Amino acid sequence: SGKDQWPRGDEGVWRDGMRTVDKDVQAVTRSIVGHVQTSLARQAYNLDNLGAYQAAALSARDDLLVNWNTTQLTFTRKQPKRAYYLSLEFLMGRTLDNALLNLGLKDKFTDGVQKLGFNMEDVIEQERDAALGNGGLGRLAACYLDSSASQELPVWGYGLRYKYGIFQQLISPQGEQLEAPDPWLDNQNPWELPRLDVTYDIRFYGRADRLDDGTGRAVWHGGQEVLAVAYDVMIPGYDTASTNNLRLWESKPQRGFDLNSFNAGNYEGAVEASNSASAITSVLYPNDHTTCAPNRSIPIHFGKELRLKQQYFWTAASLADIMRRFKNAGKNIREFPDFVAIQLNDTHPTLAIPELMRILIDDEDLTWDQAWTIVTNTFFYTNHTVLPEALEKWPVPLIENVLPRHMQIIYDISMNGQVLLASNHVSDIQLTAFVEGQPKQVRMAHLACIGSRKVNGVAELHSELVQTTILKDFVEFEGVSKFGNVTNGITPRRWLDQCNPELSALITKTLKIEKSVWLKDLTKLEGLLPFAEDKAFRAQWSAIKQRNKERLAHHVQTTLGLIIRTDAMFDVQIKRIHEYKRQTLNILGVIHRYFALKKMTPEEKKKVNRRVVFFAGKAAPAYYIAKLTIRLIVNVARVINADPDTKEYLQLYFLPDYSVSLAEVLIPASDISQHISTAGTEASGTSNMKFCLNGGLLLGTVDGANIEIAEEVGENNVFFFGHLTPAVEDLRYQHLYHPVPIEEKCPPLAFVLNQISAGVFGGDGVYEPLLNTIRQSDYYLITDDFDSYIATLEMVDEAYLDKEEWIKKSIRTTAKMGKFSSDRAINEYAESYWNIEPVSIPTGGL
Ligand code: T68
Repeated sequence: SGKDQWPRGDEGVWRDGMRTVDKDVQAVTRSIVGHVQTSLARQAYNLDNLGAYQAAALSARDDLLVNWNTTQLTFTRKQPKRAYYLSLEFLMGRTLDNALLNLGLKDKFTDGVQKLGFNMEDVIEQERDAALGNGGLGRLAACYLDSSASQELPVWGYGLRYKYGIFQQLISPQGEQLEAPDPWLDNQNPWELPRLDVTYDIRFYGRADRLDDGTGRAVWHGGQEVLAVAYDVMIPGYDTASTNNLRLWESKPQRGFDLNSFNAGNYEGAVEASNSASAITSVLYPNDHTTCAPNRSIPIHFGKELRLKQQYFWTAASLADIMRRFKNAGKNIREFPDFVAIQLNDTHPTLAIPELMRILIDDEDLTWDQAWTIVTNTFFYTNHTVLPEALEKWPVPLIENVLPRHMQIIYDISMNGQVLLASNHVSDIQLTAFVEGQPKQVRMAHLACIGSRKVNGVAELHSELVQTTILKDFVEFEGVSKFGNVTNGITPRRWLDQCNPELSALITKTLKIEKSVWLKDLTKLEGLLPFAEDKAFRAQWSAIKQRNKERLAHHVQTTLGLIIRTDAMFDVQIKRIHEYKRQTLNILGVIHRYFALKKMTPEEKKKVNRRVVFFAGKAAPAYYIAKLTIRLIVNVARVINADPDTKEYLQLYFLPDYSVSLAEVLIPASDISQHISTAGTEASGTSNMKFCLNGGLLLGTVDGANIEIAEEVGENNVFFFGHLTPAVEDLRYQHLYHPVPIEEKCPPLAFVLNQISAGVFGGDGVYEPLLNTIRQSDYYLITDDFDSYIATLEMVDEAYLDKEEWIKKSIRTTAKMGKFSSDRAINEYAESYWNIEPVSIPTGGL
């Protein structure tokens, strides 16, 4: 009974004062006006769009708080097993629109805002993206939070509150990427709740002295202590009161500054400690995948002490918080895995494994074996890449210095693994020697694997590759049942209902079921299949695509001043710029097409399929080849778009500063999107799912989740090309030991490369290093896949010319995307990994 938790005083008075979420338009306008007047201290006569946004956001936040409070109180009372999603990145994007849709208040707010003299779309546009992530990994975390809340699962996220998110990308007059800081917190953030009273002291450096009492315990002391402060972000479920929490940590000095130094006149010394504490959460690292420079020998993180400090600061604060909550529930420490599951999003939070060992052994007095049993029943590890240069390794001397106690524990884990091995008569001692190399490094994927209950990849092919390549030895040692697959998913709330409202409305009308039903059971989309045969329906479907193209064109015109033609096929590749994703293949294909057009007679041109090609994406600031790729795209665009011979048939745009919000405009407008990684390199991809859900067709390689998308929608509705994964290794070997000159191997490609070298797109030789990656080792197999890529592009053109057939493919694609809802994915984690169950949340407060 929760009687003892009832409030002080008169319950009726409390109840009378409680806010509720269900409201009419008048309640909305009153609330907004109230916030303008009090929270913002502004008045109607001078309110701009930004002010209207802030007031509307504060009003929506009040509604979120009602549900958030009820949810957290329910969890505290019911004590269900909870899951915690540890991710160094949460790429949330904007919140207002999503919150209103999930709360079911979008229409009322749209009305209310209009009555106050504003336009809802303009108001929504005022919000800055929360861009605390690099790409797919961070956006996946955001989709999983949405699905957890929507499925009423007790899941909290834990991350860092970076003062600056992913850098803003600017393009210089020469076409170079420039980076500017992302001051996302500058206009206040209505979506976070500072919890200045929820803090932990986090230690770095110092000494770890083992006690010689035979317990294996140690005392870690001295060094630097930094304060972790909690900021909570409410995560509303769709069509439910269930509202979860994302807790982000900010680092602060324990004291403002050191008073002794200050009094002694050493002002710099006094603020230094405070600066170094604040530095920990100051900025998101912008290197996705590349812990190594592209020459594959210089690790970008090597000696990057601050990155290690971020990882420890975050895992230690999160574990302390989880432990405090667990203990408040009055359970025995041995029951920890019955109430707590912790998902490690990639290896970034792997230090949580030695940290929990440290807590259990040094603070809780457990034996090594007791502690290890708890640890290996608590953690779950998701791998997101098999690219060797992306696997995290930390130098032993660095860990020894920053985290002396953890280095001892890591050595002990390694040694215990070896003992186990010996007793299992496994001869290969390399296996658990995850401390290796010269200088010695800790392979974090191995540590994460050995310390976890289960390990999974993010698509069928990728999970297979995890088991046969990087963790092969562990499969042999620990058994295959430890390894699994959870194919990624995306939330259909943001990635269909929110970003493509017209299509969402058409689907609801056509399926004749409530929107809230199909948005939560996406397999219901199959009901659209018969309508592919309905001419009138097809006309509506394609009219919506057309309006989405116009919306994109309008957006580009207002933001960049460029005029885009909308009577063309829209061909989109948007993702981080990386050699393995092969934006180079795409731009070389565009150039090839350009020269083909130049050769055509006017008569021939009339039969050509008009194409507008879009690129967007950021390059890691230190990734020279990726930055050259951007420069090439921008300069090719200049030439092509200005050429009177071709510009009617081919246009090319590089849209700067790719973000979640830009994706929300691009994806619904796409006819075809490109997912063309070298086979075996893209773990899953998730934008492929977003495009297909919005009726865009897929042009791709047989890689990652492309394969499963094709399985669902049918091979005849996707455009596949290129070599398959098993061929890749051999082709690379051939490049090295039996190289064939490009002129011989692929003459059309040689021609394109030579045109670039000859300066047709300017640059004065700057592109040579990029071109040489292809002419020389061609690690990502551009020369091997170019011909089939071009042939497939031609098939795409041909298919698009048959408009009615194309629309049928588009409808069939959307109809078969049910599998890729993140609701399905999160339920797989909940059932097969975490063993947690939904908790239904009562509506209406206490
Ligand atoms: C992506 N990984 C995969 N990493 O590339 C993509 N890495 O195939 C997959 O769909 C997605 O994860 C979700 O599973 C990333 O996005 C990073 O962003 C990253 C960031 C820091 C360090 C390493």
